[in-house]
Amino acid sequence: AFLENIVGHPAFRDGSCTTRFIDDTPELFATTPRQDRATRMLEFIGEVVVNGNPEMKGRQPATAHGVHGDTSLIWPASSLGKAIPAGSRDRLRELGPQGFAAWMRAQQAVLLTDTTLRDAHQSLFATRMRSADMLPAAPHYARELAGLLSLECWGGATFDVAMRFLKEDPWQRLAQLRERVPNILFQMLLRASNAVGYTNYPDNVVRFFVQRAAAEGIDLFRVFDSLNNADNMRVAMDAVNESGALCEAALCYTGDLFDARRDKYSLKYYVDLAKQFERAGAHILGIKDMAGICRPRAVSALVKALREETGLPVHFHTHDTSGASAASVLAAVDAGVDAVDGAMDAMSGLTSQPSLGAIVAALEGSERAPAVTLDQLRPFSHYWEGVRRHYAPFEADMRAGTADVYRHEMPGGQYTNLREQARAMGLAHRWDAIAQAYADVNMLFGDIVKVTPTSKVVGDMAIFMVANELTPADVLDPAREIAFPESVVQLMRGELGLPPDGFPTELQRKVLKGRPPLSERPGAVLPPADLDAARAAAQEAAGREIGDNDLASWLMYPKVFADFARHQRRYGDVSVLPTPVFFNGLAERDEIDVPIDAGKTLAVRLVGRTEADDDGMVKLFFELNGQPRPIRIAQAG
Ligand code: 3PY
Ligand code: ZN
Repeated sequence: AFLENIVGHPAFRDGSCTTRFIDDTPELFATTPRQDRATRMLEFIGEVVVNGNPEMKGRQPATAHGVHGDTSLIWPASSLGKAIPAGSRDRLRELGPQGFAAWMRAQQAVLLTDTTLRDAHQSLFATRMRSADMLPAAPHYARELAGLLSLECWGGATFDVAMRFLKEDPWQRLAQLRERVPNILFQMLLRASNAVGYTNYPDNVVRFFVQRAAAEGIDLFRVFDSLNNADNMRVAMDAVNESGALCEAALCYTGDLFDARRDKYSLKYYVDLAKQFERAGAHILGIKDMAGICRPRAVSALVKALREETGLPVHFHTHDTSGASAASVLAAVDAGVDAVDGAMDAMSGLTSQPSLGAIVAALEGSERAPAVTLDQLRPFSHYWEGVRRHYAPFEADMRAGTADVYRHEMPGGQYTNLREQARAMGLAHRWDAIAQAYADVNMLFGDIVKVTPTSKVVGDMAIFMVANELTPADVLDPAREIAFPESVVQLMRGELGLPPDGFPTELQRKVLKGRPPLSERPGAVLPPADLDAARAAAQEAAGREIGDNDLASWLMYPKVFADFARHQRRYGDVSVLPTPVFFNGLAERDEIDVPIDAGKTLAVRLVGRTEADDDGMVKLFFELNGQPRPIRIAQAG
C-alpha cells in the first residue's frame, strides 16, 4: 500500500514530481515502520487467546452452533446474481420527502420497518451485534426484501457501543451496509439535541452530525426528545430537513391514555405535540413506545386522532416486554397506522420488537397485508437465529414477558441493563424494590418521559434509593441531607433539556442546593464548538489525519473515539474477524479465513502455544496462509 500510494499519487503519475516530491508530500512517507496488517491482526487474536477480550470478563463464552456468517446454507449462491429491485429508497429519490410521506399515507398496505440491525440487538444483547454478522445478510435484504419501508440500522446506542466495545467504526458499518443495500431506506434513531449521546450538544455539533449521517446514507431520521420537548428538537429537525432526508418526529408514549388519575399524558397532549411537529416540518409522525406500554385501546385512539388532526403518516414503534405488543400493532393497523416496526422473528420478543413474521401472518389476506411475505422473511429469521447464539453471553436471563412493565415503565433498551447494573451492585435480590423505586422516582421527578437519556437518570436514582434504603418521603424531606447522583443534578439543572411543564420546584431546589437551573434549552446557552480546534485535538489524540466522520465521532465521544483510534492503530480493523474469534480468540488447531479486503483473504491457523516464560511472554505459533508466523504476547497480570 505504501508503494501504491506513491506511484498512484497524481504528481507521481503525471511526471510533475521532482526531487521535492518527498518534501511536498511528507504524509506519504511518514510511515514509521509499522507492522503489516496481518501481523497486527494476529497480535489481536493472540492477545485475546492469552489475556481474553476484556468484554468477556465475567461472562460465559457462547456454545454456539447453527448457521453463522455463512449465508450459503440459507440463500442459494445464485441469489446474489439476481438484479436488485427498486425499493423505498428509489421511491424517495423519485418523490422527495414530502411526496414520499404523501405516498405513505395514501397507500393501503401497512409498511414495515425491520429493527433487527439496531433496536432489536440493542434491547436483547446490549447492542453488541458486530458488522461481520450484518454484512453477509445485507445483499439479501436488497434482493429479497425490497418491499420493506426501512431498515433501522444506525443510531441510538449502536454508535458508541461500536467504538467502545466492538472496536469498529460506526461510519464504516454504515458505508458497508449502504454499499450492499442501495434500494431500501436506512433509518436511524437520533436523540435530537442529545444526538447519539447522553447529554445535549451545542447546536452546531448536532447540525454537523446530522449532515454527516445524511451524507453517508441515512434516509430517514427518527428524532425524539427525551422529555418530549418539541423546542429541543428543532435544531435536529431543521438539519434533517436541510439534508433532504425524511424527518420522522417521534412522540414518546408515556403513562396510560385511559388512566384518569394521570391525565398529564392525554390524547390532547399528544395531538398538541404532533401539531407542533407538523409545524416544525416533520414528514412522518412516530409513536415511540419505548417501554412497550401503549396498550391496544390506547394506540388505536392515538393513531386515529393523530391521523385525523394532522396530514402526516403515522409510524408505530413498540417493545414486547409485556408479551402483548403484537396486539397493539394489530390494533394500530386496524386504526389506520401507516407503518409499524418489528424485528425478524429470531430477534423479536421480550424487550425487543414484536415479530415481523407474526405481524405478516396476522395480516395475510387482509386489505392491509404488507408487501413482504412469510416466505421472504423466513430465511432471514433463520440466519439471525444462528447469529444470536453467538451473543448469548450478553443476553439477560429473561425467559418470559412481564406485565410488570406497566408499573415501572422502563424502556426495553434499559430493562436488562438496569437488571445487570443491579446485579453488579449486589442488589439482584432487590429487583422488585428497584422496579417500584423506578416508578416512585418517576413521580418524584414530576411524571416525566423516560427514554435515553432521562431513563438512565431515573434508573440511577432508583438504584441509589434502594442501595441507601431511601423512601420518596426521605428524598423530599428538607431536613435530610442527600448526596444525589451526578446524573440527577444534571437532569434537574436542565442539562438534558426541560420538560415543557418544568421539574417539581421543591425537589429541584433541594438537588441543586440553591444553584439556579437553566431557564432555556441547553443549546441556546452552550457556546458553539470550534470545529477546527476540535479537529486538531482529535488528530492529536488519534495520531493521524482525520476526516469529517471521525470528527463527528470525536465531537460525540472524545475519549471513546481516542481509545478506539489507538486500538485501530495498534491492531488494524478487527471488525473483519468472525464473532467467536473476536470475543474468544482461536482454539489450538482452529483455522479461519479472514476477509481483509475485497477479494483478499487471510487463512489463519493457531498451531500451538507455549506457557508464559520468566518474562511473562507467551509464544503463539500461527500459520498465515500456510506460512509459520510466531507471535509473542505479554501475559497480563
Ligand atoms: C435509544 O435512544 O437508544 C433508544 O433506544 C431509546 O428508546
Ligand atoms: Zn425502541
